[in-house]
Amino acid sequence: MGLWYDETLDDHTRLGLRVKETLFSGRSSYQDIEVIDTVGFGRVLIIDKVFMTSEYDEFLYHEMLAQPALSTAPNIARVLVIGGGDGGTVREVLRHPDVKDCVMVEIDEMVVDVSKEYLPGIGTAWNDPRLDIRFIDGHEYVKRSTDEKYDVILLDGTDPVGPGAVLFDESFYAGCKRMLAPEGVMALQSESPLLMMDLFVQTQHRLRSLFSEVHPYLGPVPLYGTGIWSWTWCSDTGEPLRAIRERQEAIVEGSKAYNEELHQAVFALPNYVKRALKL
Ligand code: SPD
Repeated sequence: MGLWYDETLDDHTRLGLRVKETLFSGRSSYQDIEVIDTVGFGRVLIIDKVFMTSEYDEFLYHEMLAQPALSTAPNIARVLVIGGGDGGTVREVLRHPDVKDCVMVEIDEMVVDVSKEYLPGIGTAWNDPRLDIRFIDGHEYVKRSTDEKYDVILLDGTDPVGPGAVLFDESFYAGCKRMLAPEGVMALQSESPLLMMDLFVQTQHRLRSLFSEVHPYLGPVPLYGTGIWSWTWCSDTGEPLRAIRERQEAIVEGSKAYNEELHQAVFALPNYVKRALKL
């Protein structure tokens, strides 16, 4: 049978991956970090026993977190990424020639170091001169920041446990909104609309109390338990379906998942989600 690594999703469900070898196992000041090489998902980053990203399906997550926002925001010169220490989200941001500065705020330097060494195929933009990495707690960064404004903000946190829990607070979202340009767009990973339905709904309510346009969208990420994942597009102006064609054209060729049709399709919600959100 060989060795398996299981993520426990709840008290009656686990997701198991067959392991070829463990490449890294250590503890930072914040969390346990592991990288395993698996038979089916390639290399997998694990934080505090939770699967974070894999070589096999990371594009489904990172393209969908970044590209809908980057294709709709009127300006994308200044982008802020909070979390995302594996480098997949900033890679997606920096594919856009219109991005002039990308600030990435990550609490845990060891996640970046380990990802650079063991997941070089995910973080392919570490050496881009437009990237400015700041190792600070995202919540603190947002709380303290007074005059920085961003055209796009992307929240790429862990599940709401451990150091990433504060990235689901209403006060944190309010701080992000303060840092967003008036016509800016924020997008965030908003958890599973099946396995974590209560959290998904709570997050939507928190965002709706702050932004006039809050639109969840869904897609598959097989690594994340039940396979169905959500992200949320937020703004005070604009519409998520009104994408800028030239922006999309600039990146579609190099995207494994994202294209113009998918952009439209992911915002269509199944009935159980609409009903949960009273839409
Ligand atoms: N259940 C795991 C959710 C993790 C979401 N963020 C992953 C980070 C990938 N850059």
